[in-house]
Amino acid sequence: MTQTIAPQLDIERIRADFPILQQQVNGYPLAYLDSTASSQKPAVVIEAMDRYYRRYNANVHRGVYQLSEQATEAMEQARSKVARFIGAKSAREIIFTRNTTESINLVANAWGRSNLKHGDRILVTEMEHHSNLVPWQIIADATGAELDFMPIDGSGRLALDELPRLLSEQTKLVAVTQMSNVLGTINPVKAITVEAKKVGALVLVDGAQSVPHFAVDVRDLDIDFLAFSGHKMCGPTGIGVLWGRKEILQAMPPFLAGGSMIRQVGLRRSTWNDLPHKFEAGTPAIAEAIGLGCAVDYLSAVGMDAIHAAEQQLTTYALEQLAGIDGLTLYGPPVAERGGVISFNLDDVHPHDVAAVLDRHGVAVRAGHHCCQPLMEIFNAPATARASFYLYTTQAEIDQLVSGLEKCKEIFR
Ligand code: 7TS
Repeated sequence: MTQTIAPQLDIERIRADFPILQQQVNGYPLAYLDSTASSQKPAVVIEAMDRYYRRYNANVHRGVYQLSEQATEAMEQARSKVARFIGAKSAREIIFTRNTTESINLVANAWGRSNLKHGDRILVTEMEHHSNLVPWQIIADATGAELDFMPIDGSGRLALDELPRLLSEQTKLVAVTQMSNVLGTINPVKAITVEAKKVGALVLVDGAQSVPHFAVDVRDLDIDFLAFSGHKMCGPTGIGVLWGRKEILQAMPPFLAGGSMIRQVGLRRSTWNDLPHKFEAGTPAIAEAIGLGCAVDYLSAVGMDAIHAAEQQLTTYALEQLAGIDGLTLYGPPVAERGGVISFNLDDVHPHDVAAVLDRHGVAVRAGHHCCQPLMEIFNAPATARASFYLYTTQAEIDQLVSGLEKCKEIFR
């Protein structure tokens, strides 16, 4: 039975949109609790991509023939949809990349190499995914800039009172995740941005976990860059987004070079195309962009506020149920400050064993360091198991998780 505690969402109807959810795993209904790693895709997204390949597959921005014009129009419509979805001023500010990781690497290389110098500082947090940490380490090494770290407290909240001490005239960029993929913590990006602007620093937000789960408006947040991935928001893999303020993107040199990103090429020198093409070298992920546009339509029709509210209710329920399991350690802040991601450990059972037993009960969770090794070190846990929720998650799936964990305790007692 797929009952829900979230009256905002017609969960039966939503689940019917996701073909993959209608299956059994190891004799149990699939309880897919790993949307933080990658979300499932509604049929409309799969069909939109299928339609492109069957009916109007052609390269974009070059052919004057009908198929190419159709493909170009579909891809540019997708760009406009994404722009509206995050409140961007213009679709030209939407750069299609492969994923969040590539979006952040684009900024680190194109903006970082031309704006950072010896003595400059980049402020990140201790809870960043490796993709919002390692690119800054590399760019700091290359430019002589240095990294500072916003610490977190025992329940996984950023220590905001440390901000004034950490920010100075030397701080050129603050790079922060809007929601932790391990702790679920939702960070107060707006308040951080207010402080960053006082010292003239730019703000890059890792929206990999926020954009899929609640309404994010780049103008309301007053940030400078936003990075996110299509595959975590009901879209396909292979497509991600970098949003940046137009003036900043215009002043940045290109990242990748080759076809499409040029205006004029000579044997020794070239000039660059307008935004967004300056940052989209080579043939783009056309079907994937179209799929992402369709995913944005899908999420908008359901409603981002309703999705967020439903996830909060599920998380409240899950935290209550999990708290009743003896020997279970839960990580992260109270529900009011978090999204639908719950990391845990069960006694001294290795999280990979926990995940393997859960899999036998049809429950898919991730175990490991979740690409956040510095964060795991702070919590003194080399790994955790992690359950995460999305718009198609039901209360019954959380019950299935809880009974799987009880089984796990029996096995490892
Ligand atoms: N930033 C955050 C906060 C993330 O959660 C992830 C992926 C990324 C960046 C990178 O996204 P990508 O699409 O470029 O790979 N997080 C996870 C995860 O928690 N489990 O698998 C991927």
